[in-house]
This record gives sequence, structure tokens and C-alpha cells, in this order.
Amino acid sequence: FSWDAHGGSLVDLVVDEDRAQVLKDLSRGIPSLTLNGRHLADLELILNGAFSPLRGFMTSADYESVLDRMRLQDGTLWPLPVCLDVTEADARGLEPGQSVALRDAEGFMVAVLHVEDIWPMDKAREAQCVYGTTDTAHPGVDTLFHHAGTHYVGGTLEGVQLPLHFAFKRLRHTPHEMRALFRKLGWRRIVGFQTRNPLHRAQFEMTLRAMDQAKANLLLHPVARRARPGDIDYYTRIRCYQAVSRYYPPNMMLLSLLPLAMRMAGPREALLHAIIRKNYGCTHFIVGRDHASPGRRPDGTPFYPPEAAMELATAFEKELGIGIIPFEEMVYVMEEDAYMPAREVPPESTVRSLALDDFHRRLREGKRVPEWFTFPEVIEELQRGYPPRHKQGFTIFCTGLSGAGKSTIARILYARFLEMGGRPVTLLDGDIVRRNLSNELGFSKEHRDINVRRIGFVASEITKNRGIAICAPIAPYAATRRQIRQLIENYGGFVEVHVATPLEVCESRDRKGLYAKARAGLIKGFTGIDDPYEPPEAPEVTIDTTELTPDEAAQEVLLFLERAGYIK
Ligand code: PPS
Repeated sequence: FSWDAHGGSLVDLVVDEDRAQVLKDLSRGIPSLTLNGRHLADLELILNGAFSPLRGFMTSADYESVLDRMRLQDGTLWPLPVCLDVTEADARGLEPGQSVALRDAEGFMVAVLHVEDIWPMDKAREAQCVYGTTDTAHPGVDTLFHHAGTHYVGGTLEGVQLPLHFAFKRLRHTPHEMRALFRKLGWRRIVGFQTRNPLHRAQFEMTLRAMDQAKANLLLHPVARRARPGDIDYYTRIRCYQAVSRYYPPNMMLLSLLPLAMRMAGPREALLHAIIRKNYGCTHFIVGRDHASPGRRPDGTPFYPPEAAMELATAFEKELGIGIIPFEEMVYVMEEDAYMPAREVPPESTVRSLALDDFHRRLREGKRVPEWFTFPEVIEELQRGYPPRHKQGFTIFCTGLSGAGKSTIARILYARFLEMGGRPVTLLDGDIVRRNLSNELGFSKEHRDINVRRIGFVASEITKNRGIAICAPIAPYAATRRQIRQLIENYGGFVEVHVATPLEVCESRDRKGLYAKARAGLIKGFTGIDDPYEPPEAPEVTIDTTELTPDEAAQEVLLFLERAGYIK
């Protein structure tokens, strides 16, 4: 046990007020980079010392060394790259020796980067070294391939002010603050627990057991970001931790939030998690089966063997200088009405378990959850945050050719939802949107995409606030529709309705006379005539209105919504 930080002393890169003023003056004459959430999370942990001994974003020499041998150039153990990726255009404007202001989305300057190095990324090599795969089903690989720039910029940092957080301020600590608090409380042995899921009874009992084993206090240190799509939103999750905190014996644990951008890199990430906790002053760290797991490949096989993280962390336990405690699997034993380590369950006893997916399904369907599984306050929070489908918001996204019948179906649905009541409803018909949101746009691919993305954004806000958004644009491009689906599914349902009336039928109807004009060459780039329409591959509902009345067509959508549980 020691209060040392990883690789020496604890880093703190936030400068004093005088220097901050110098940097602010300097920033007027130097280029700026706007950082995304993932960059800012890394930046915060570098500046506040959680990533000690790093003093900036890695240079290519450290980066290569980390990829090849999990060590910085000076030999310090370091498992994952911590790099700043930029676009090619930004990279072209930078050169070594220059300073750059790093800003958040609002333009607020967080730090100054003194550039030492700019180099093109070799994404396939990095993916292979860090994640052991180039399969983009891995969320870390997907981020690298699809959401990162083309170049890395390395160099040392001077922090002007830590990135701002407005929520749960009392639960945020830098490593310096955390250590000071431990000292004040007289805590000398502290076991850290990293999590990105709510704490149910099994995890709660496991932490108690780990505390017992290490004779230590607990730092419950959850990640305060959504780690991967589909995770529970972190505000709800943190309210759950606050509720569970009250079940620990008095003065035995602290809850603090970690703004970590998880890579889901399994074993290598487990090492990083241990390093961070050492820097926060923990003496022990719990590593689980499937620690920082990216889930499974589409074929069902795991990306990493379940024990790999545990084995790697234990192998480096000495060098890390933090005790690694295996996550003990706890199960509920009916006869005892208590949790016990799975290994210690007497034969013949009745063990109860509920998979997390089943638990979430029961919540979604509004079914009862057994008391032994979790705490009543946690159920209440999760039910508030994740109401059953008939109380969630959703978006109906009708797509199809002009004249296919999208607007008519949309208008009927609008009226039916208002008649049903219970949720606010908004109709975002093509014409309404073009008049109110997109009146400056034409029909080029670029403009159509902007138009459809605007619709998607508005629909996502409505869905988030548990309303119904009914959209009816042509939306001819599959990739754009996919992006909107991804955005909206974070908040509620996305029901893609392909109004698949064939071109001949749409053209024979020609209610607006536009097909005739397009055929005569008076309108250029008309969808279906001389502009593409990419049909959806797996829409929730497909309707060909050739033989259906508008009411019959709308009924198809309502039947789907009823089957899927969105309306009762
Ligand atoms: S898009 O592609 O989703 O942005 O299109 P959208 O906003 O739905 O607008 C389609 C309506 O605009 C009229 N219009 C055209 N459609 C397709 N191609 C071209 N070049 C074009 N020019 C004008 C047309 O009336 C569409 O209305 P709907 O309601 O689909 O018939």
C-alpha cells in the first residue's frame, strides 16, 4: 500500500490564475480545436491527474510503444492510447512547436495543447493491437473507424479550467480532492469499484464482500457517461446509486462519478481502470469476469475470454501497486433468504437468478420484479426513467416516393393519436417541414440530407419527451434514415413505415402534376424519375397503397403499434 500515483507523483495540469490569464491572452492568436465529448472526457482525466503520469495527449513515440508493449517510452506500464484525433483539414493547419486552444462545444477554452507531433492514424493496426480485432461490431473499433478523425496530434497540456459539469456536482472529485477526503476520513484502505450498470443486490453484496476481504472502505466509482449505445442513461443510473448508497453501513463508502470515455477494450481497459483508481487513492480494485466487455460478436462469440481481464490485471498487480480483487459471483439462495458466493452454495439449495436482459424486459413490459433481485428504490427510479412502451415516446417515420400516400397516412394517424389522447402528437409532414424548417433548401442530395436530419432532430426531441412524432418526408437515402433511427432509439421507439406504392401507381395518380413535369424535363432530379430512392431494408411496416384505402393503410401501422406495445 502506498499513496504514490502511477509512475511517480500525482499530476495536476490546471495552471494558476496568472498563467491562465497568459494562456487566455495567447489564445487570441493561436488556432482552436473544438473537442467532442469523448475528447473532453480524456482531457479532463489527463488534466486532473487520473491519467497520471500522462502530461498531455500521447506523442507518436509513446503511442507506438503503448500499442506494441503496453508501456510508455520510459517503460511505465500503460495499456491504451490516449490520443487526440483530428480531421485531415485540422491536421493540415497544425505544425509541431505550435500551441492550440482546446475548446468545448460552447467555445469555452479548457486547455492549451503544445503540439509536438502530428501523424496519420493507422486505424487497422491500432484496432488490432488495442482491441484484438478490426470488426466494427466492437464498439471501440466502431468509434475508431467511424467517429474518429484521420490524424493524431500529440503534445503536453496546460489546463485553463477543468471541463464544466452542471449535474451532480457534489459527486465529482479530482484525484487530489478524493485523496484529501480519504485522509480527512482516516481511510487507509479503499477498494474501488468501477461500473456502468445500476447496482442490484448481487453487485451490492459483492462489494460488501470485497470490503470485508480487503478490510477496506468502498469507493463506488461509476462511469458518468453512456458507455455504449443501449446503456441506461446515466442520470437515472446515478439516482439509483444514490438510493443504494443508503443500504451500506454508515460511513463505509463514498460515491463519486468518473467522466471516463470507455473503450470497451476488455483486458487492456481493466488495467487502465486499475491505474485510474490507484491515482484516486484506492489500495484495491475489483475486476470482474468480462470486465469492460464490448458484448458479443454478431455470431454470439465473445470478443475476449471471460477471465482474460482478471488474468491480465492480476499479472500486473505488483507493478500496478494496487490489490486486484476478483468480482465474486453472488447468488440468491431461497432457503437462506440471502445472497451467497456461488462457490459456497450448499448442494440441494434453491438458487434464484434473473438475467439483466430479463429484468429489463420485465420492467419494459410493466411486470413485477422479484424483491430479492434489487432494491425497491432502484425499481422505482428505473421505472420512472424507463417507462413501459405504452408510456414511451416514439417516432413514426413514413418514407416513400412522392404520391405514395405518406402524407395521407400521416394525417390519419395524427388524428387517431389525438383521439386516443395521453401523449402529445406532432405532425412533421414533408410540406410542413419544408415551409417551416427547411424553406431555403432544394432537392440535391446534400439538401435532402440536411432536411431529413432536421426532421430527425425534432422527432428525437419529441420522442425524448415522450410524445409521438409523425414524419412523412421522401427521405430517399438509407444511410441518413439509419442515422436518425440511431438517434431516436436512444429515447424511444422508431417505427419506419415504408410506403412502398410502386412508381407507376404514384405517377398515374400524379396529384400535384409533378411527375408530368419531371418527365417533360421541367423539374430536374425528381425522385424515382432521375433521382434515386433507396428502399428500406428492414422497415417495421411496409404498405403498398395501390389496393388499400387510406384508412386501411393507417390501420396497418396502428396494428403494428399495438402488437409492439406502443399503444394499449
Ligand atoms: S426529401 O427528399 O425527403 O428532402 O423530400 P421532401 O422534403 O419530402 O419533399 C418532397 C416533396 O417536395 C416536392 N418536390 C420534389 N420531390 C422529389 N424530388 C424533387 N426534385 C422535388 N421537387 C419538389 C414533392 O411534392 C414532394 O412531396 P410529396 O409529399 O412527397 O409528394
